[in-house]
Amino acid sequence: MITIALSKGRIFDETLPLLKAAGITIRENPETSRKLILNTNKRDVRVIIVRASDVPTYVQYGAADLGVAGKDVLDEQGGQGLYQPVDLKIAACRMMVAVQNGYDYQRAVKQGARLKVATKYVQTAREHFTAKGVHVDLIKLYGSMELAPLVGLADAIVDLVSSGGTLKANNLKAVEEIAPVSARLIVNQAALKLKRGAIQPLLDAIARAVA
Ligand code: PRT
Ligand code: MG
Repeated sequence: MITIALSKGRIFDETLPLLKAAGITIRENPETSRKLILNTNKRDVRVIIVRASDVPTYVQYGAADLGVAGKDVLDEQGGQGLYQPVDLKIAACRMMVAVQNGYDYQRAVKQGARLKVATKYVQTAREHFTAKGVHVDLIKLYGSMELAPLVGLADAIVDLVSSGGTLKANNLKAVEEIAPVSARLIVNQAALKLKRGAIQPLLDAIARAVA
């Protein structure tokens, strides 16, 4: 049995065509079904539905053989013990620093001000600001980072931006790019060795579909 870990939403939607190119189709829709284990057209391939930030954990422990996870999640967690053979180039966005319109970020940085930064990506933010030599107080949030500067919780946020619509709707602006982000195929290293006959053709087919 090959188990593939996916998260609902954009990762699931954008992975479907890649799996299809590898001959795998999923019959159930996770948005309408409450099932967490989905069968595919192949008797020996199943898909499990987990939170986006839990995908690396399932693959690390071998509960899933492969999975699809954003580079944001992998960078934040370290991605130890995971083989990352393919950049799927899906769910693309950018990790950015953003502030409220009217806040002079460059000036605050130049003056050596101590910035309050709210984010779900504490590790990524810490590395970024340390490399820049900027002192920050990091405030961990689990969602809706965009609210933090508007109510005085933080001077800046570190979050993903794709269309820019969310920033715009909340009177915020992006001031710095930290990294481009896309989803990666991740594979459990032991599973790759033990089940190479089944997994390698799948990896090859997915890589061909991306190219
Ligand atoms: O929702 P949940 O808490 O379960 O987890 P999650 O938010 O991590 O999952 P999900 O499905 O929303 O995101 C999965 C992956 O998609 C992320 O790990 C990223 O790699 C990728 N991705 C790509 C994005 C975006 N684009 C994105 N725009 N993830 C989140 N966003 C959010 C962003 O945080 C912000 O709130 O969308 C908002 C900005 O979008 P724009 O279009 O208004 O700029
Ligand atoms: Mg989300």
